[in-house]
Formats: sequence, structure tokens, C-alpha cells
Amino acid sequence: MPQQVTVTEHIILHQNMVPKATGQFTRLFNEIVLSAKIISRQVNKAGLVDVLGFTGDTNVQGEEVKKLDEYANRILIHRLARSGVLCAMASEENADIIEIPHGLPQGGYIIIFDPLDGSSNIDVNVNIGTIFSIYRRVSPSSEPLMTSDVLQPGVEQVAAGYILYGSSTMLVFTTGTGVHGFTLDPGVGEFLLSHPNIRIPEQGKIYSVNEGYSQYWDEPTREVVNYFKSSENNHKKPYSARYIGSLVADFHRNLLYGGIFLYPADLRDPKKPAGKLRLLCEANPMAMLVEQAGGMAIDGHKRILEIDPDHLHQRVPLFIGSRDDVKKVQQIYAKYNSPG
Ligand code: P6P
Repeated sequence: MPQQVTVTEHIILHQNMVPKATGQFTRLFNEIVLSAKIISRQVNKAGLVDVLGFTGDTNVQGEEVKKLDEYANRILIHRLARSGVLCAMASEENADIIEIPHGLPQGGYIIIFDPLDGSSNIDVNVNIGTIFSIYRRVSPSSEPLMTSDVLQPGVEQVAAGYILYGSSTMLVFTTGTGVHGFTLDPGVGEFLLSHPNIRIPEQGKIYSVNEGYSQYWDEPTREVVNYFKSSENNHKKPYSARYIGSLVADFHRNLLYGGIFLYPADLRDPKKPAGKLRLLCEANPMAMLVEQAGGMAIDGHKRILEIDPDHLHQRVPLFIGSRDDVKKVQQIYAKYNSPG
């Protein structure tokens, strides 16, 4: 009989090994797990809206399901606020920091999340995901919360992960001691350990980028992508192109198979010179995961986790995946930035 370890058991086991653990983190994580189960149930109904509508099912209304990212956002804010261990939250869907409602107990953690990344794909049944990033408060709890408590560099994350809603629902996360994957058994309603100690291959055979924007790329980005498409790379033949247009799905595949995901800066939108992906709720959590799995994540030059955030919805170029592939990107960009 295979050893069945639930995510709750796994967290308690790991937290028991953390000196001075108070149980606060476990309570926060349990609310993430509950939110994941609730969102998974709703995401998996999305395709049944018309059918359910004919049966008079009042649980799922078209506008509610079509607005699945708003639904996921509401669920996460409601559940996480009731963990009793947060002093603030931030969401990709909310312009400003989310205060904990008065009357609810607070604690020393901050969570930043993208409630349903890639949600535009739900109508065509493409995998989508929730991404989260957890920090400890820096300022004294006796003082008012500081913006600097939320705008911390990625190296300060205490945990990061994602929930992938696809052929099965998976929870993949790290608390700084490796990356572990759990698959939801809907019959039991538990996330069971299915991918212990995930390691990303040091070199991949896949590159993931939206080549539709190639006319907007700068010269180093063009050289980087041509390198992976050529036969003059470490692989001695062209890498396979795989791009779903859903960060969590593209990242998850490359994490398990090896490869590199690129969302470079492009000249398409002068208001978004740094590309589309957000530092705090997308790049940082994925960067912590990939480094914990033996990979790398850079903005073309510097380590994503060492970027000091300027503002909540700051965007960054992202090159993330197998260590040797990301190192190659760094070498090519360095050529264009070396003095002289
Ligand atoms: P593009 C989804 O909208 C998302 O934020 C990520 O999940 C995905 O990687 C990216 O945008 C896709 O962007 O510009 O290629 O459609």
C-alpha cells in the first residue's frame, strides 16, 4: 500500500522541525488548502454552466463562473483573513494592500497572491492556476503596518507555491526545504503527496515564449530565442517550442521536464517596458520554487529574488527554468551590457 501523506501531515511534520514554530504558519497554510479545494470545485464546474443552468442549479450562475478570477479572489480574501495570522494581504486583482477586517485576529504573516492566473483560458479548458507568496512582517507589531512589510525582496519569502487546476488539481510549494507536489483526490477531499522533492533537470529541451511578439523584442532577446531554436546549443538540436499562455501550466511542465520559460521585456506597450508579468505575485514565488528545485530565475541580468520592489504591481522580464539554460540567457545579455 503506497504511503499516503496528506499535505496537512506534511506541513505539521515539517513545522515540528522548525525551532520556535508557533503553529501560525500551519493555520495560514490550512486556509490556502481549503481555498484551493473550493476554487477547484468551481473551476471544474465551469464547463457545465449551461448544463447546470438547464437543471435549474442555482449554485453556479453564468456571470459568476465567467468571472472565476473574481470568485477565486473573494474566496481567498475571505478564508485567508480568517486564518487569524495575517497582518496584510495583496492580490493581483486589487490595486492596493488589503487590510485585515476589524474584529478579526491578526498575526505576523503577509500573503501576496494571483487568485487565478491565466483565467482567460478557462473558457477553452486550458489549465489555470493560483500563485501565492508568503512573508513575515518586518516592522514591530506594535507599530502601524509599513509598505516595506509588503514590498520585500523575494529572498525574504518564507514560502511560495501554486495550485494548478488541470486534468487533476495539484498543489506545489516550498517552505525553503525543497519543492513538493500534492495531487487532490476529489473522492477523499485531500491533497496527497504525489511528487516529493521535485528537482528541475539542469538542462532542458523545451523553450516557452510567445513568438508572436518577436518584432517587439530587443537584440539580446532575439539572440537568446534563436539560440534555443538553433542546433548550436548545448542540446545540439533545436529545443521544442511549448507555450500554453498560462504561466502556472507552462512553468509546471518545465519544472518536471526541464526547459526555460521566457517573458521578456518588449517594446509593444511603452507603459509596460518591463513586460507583462508581475514581480510580487508571479515572478518571485516562481523564482523561489525554481531555485529550491535547482533551477534559476533572472530578469535578464539579475536574480529575480534580489530585486527590491518599487511598487505593488511592478512588472519584470522573466527568464526561468533549468539552470544551464538560464545561465545561457545571462551570458548572452551580458555581452550586450559589457562596457566598451
Ligand atoms: P501572452 C496569463 O494572462 C498570463 O498572465 C500568464 O499566465 C501567461 O504566461 C501570460 O499572461 C501569457 O501572456 O502575452 O503570451 O498572452
